[in-house]
Amino acid sequence: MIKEVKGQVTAGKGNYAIVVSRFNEFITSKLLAGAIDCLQRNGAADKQISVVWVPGACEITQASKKLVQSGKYVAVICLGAVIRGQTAHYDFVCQQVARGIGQINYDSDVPTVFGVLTCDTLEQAVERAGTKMGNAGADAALTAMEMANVMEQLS
Ligand code: INI
Repeated sequence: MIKEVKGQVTAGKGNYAIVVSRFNEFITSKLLAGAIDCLQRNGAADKQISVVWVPGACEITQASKKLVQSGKYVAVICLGAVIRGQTAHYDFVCQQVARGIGQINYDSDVPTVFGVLTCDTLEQAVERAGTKMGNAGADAALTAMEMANVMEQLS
């Protein structure tokens, strides 16, 4: 018989932390609303959801690491928006946050989900924050629930 592990997309009883950056808040607030709505629609009560605001994408990793280490959360959802047009150091910001979140996942058993938009234009970001291309915050929440369930089954 084949043993198969497949995560269910349901909030379960665990707590979820959302780390969201204030930079480009016009976009990130929409990602946050999408993530919270998705968690709630899949059974999460308000008391299971914590939100931590940080200044920019570069600060997401540090707060996420602390939340992971607290042992209080079954998943951490990282939300931000890096938009190329606004900065010469776009690539450094993207690299820093992507590498940081990747490192947390490598070092711990708590799924830490990359819900950071990296876009060339503001229009692309708007498209991914609840319009044409869906809501990346909601997508990140779905991934968080599924991975929390997978990790529970694996432990
Ligand atoms: N932070 C973002 O979240 N998005 C951006 O587009 C961005 N740009 O364009 O610079 C950005 N920069 C700030 C950075 O994340 C840090 O907060 C800052 O460098 C202080 O460490």
